[in-house]
Amino acid sequence: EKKKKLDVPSKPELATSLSPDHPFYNEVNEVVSNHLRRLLTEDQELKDDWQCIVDQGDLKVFKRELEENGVPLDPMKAVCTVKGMTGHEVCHYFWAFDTRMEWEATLESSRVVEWLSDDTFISNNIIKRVWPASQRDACFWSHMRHMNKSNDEGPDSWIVVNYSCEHDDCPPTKYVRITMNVALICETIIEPPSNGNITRDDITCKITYTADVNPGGWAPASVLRAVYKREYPKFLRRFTTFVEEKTRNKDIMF
Ligand code: 16C
Repeated sequence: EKKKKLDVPSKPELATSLSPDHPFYNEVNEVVSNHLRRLLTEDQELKDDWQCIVDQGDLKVFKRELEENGVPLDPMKAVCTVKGMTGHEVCHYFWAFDTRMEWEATLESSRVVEWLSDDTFISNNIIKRVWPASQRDACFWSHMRHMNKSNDEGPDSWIVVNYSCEHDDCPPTKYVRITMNVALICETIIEPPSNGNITRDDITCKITYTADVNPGGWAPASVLRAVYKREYPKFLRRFTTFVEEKTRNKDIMF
């Protein structure tokens, strides 16, 4: 049966506000495209070589064990389903710098290094120290984008990518510099209400989070793996609870 056409307020298609002349323009587009391509092969990947390390029903965390010269590089992937918020809202708060420290429990501090455009900025995150390893930091661009729909019936999707870069105002002098390629992809599913008036009860957001992190030098694999197993689900619970609290009594941001 064909679904009733929903009365979702229309919003302009958002392309990136980063100028094509910007030195980061090609890299940002390429990294975003790679994530979308990866997402399309996701089910296959999850079946093949991803190991489920946390299964809480609505929240699952997977990893692939990978080491290079003794440095653990385990790619992580998490899928999480939350009710009452849109993908645009979830991506907005994952990207927004001004509220990052309200949900980030693994950071000592964070600062903006440079704004590249309305949807892209570079920041420096100093990560809390994990005994017995040296303290780490990261320098990365954060970019948020609305995804073009492949068809009218498909879910509305948004993506945020945090990708390591170098910057003259952020030299890796004080801490061990980690590098990463992190993506948060959200799809909004709307259960059509009979009266056509969409409320938060009708909305579900499917989150796919992937993190490829290189700890940037020696780190004891067993400690790191234990920290990841504990911290990734904790981050997703804490972050989605934060978004729920932020959006609860606000108009829905489609
Ligand atoms: O994606 C997340 N946050 C973003 C915005 O800040 C951003 C950050 C990503 C970095 C995530 C990886 C950090 C790995 C650090 C490796 C440290 C090596 C130490 C050696 C240990 C033996 O994209 C959410 C990120 C959720 C992070 C979960 C795992 C982080 C472990 C960090 C360790 C700090 C633990 C502090 C315990 C209170």
